[in-house]
Amino acid sequence: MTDPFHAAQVHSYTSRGSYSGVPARPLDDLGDAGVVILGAPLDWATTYRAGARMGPKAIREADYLGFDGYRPHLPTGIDPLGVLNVVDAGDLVLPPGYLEDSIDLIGAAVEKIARHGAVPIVLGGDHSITWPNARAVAAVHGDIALIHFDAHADTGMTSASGTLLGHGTPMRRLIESGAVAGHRFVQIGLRGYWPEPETVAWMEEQQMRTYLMTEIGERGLRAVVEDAVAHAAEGADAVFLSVDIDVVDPGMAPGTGTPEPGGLTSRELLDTLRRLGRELNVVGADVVEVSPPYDGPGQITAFLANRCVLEILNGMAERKLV
Ligand SMILES: [Mn+2]
Repeated sequence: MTDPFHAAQVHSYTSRGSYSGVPARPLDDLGDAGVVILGAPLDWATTYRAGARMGPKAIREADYLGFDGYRPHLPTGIDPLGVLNVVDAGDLVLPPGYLEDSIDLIGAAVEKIARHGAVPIVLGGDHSITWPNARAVAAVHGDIALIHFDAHADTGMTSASGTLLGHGTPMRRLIESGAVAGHRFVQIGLRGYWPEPETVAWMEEQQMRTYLMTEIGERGLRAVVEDAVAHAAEGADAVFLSVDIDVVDPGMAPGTGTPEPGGLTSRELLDTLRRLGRELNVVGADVVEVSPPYDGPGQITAFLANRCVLEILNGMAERKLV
């Protein structure tokens, strides 16, 4: 049996222990896992500050509870790790600098998990990994909706240097390839000064549903999420959640590559993720752009990302038990 944490013997920035102490299982022996945590330690698609290759390790280690695979949720008493049979397949061995090879390795691993009948939850890594993640999940589940939390649309035609792959282009690749239809996209939390109007016009042509922070400020997050759930559930019976940690205000999540002031609070994001897990059929997710070298005191961004995963799992467990 392959050691699922063998990546740590290759690259020192990868994880050495499983998420919350859940059982470690290699990708070729997933057993009856219902959810598989997988690390994609990659930051060679960033355009500004790197560091997200250290994200999976920091997310797993940002946890003060027992390494026992048991996390009963205070509001419900439900232990999502047990209810969903969550296991951890460790981090992929991704060759630093080789973006196309890395993207292929991630896509193959995620597709393997989805074909096994489990839900992949990928710890990033920069946002370039959502292109192979969601593509692989769509290859197995067909017509999926994608709910995307981010300060940025990530719909660039190319990166600033002209390449198709990057952390600002994954949503464009998903739509252009036909993996996820434009009208199946719901984006929440966008703000700031990117992308430029031509790209925004392209997004409208694709019928992407986009909720800016300005709209969230005016209507309230609850009303916006209500719309998002209705839109995602309409037609598609499976949903992928992509959580860029920079959707949260950099005051609460400073450890990220491209911080944009004026985002959601930690509380808002956690409550929303749990709700989506409960109300929609989540078949895949990723939590990306955690860059530990830029994290604040006390590793606050890594602790938040750790809980983002748990809240998604909590919602999924509540849904399963209904
Ligand atoms: Mn992003």
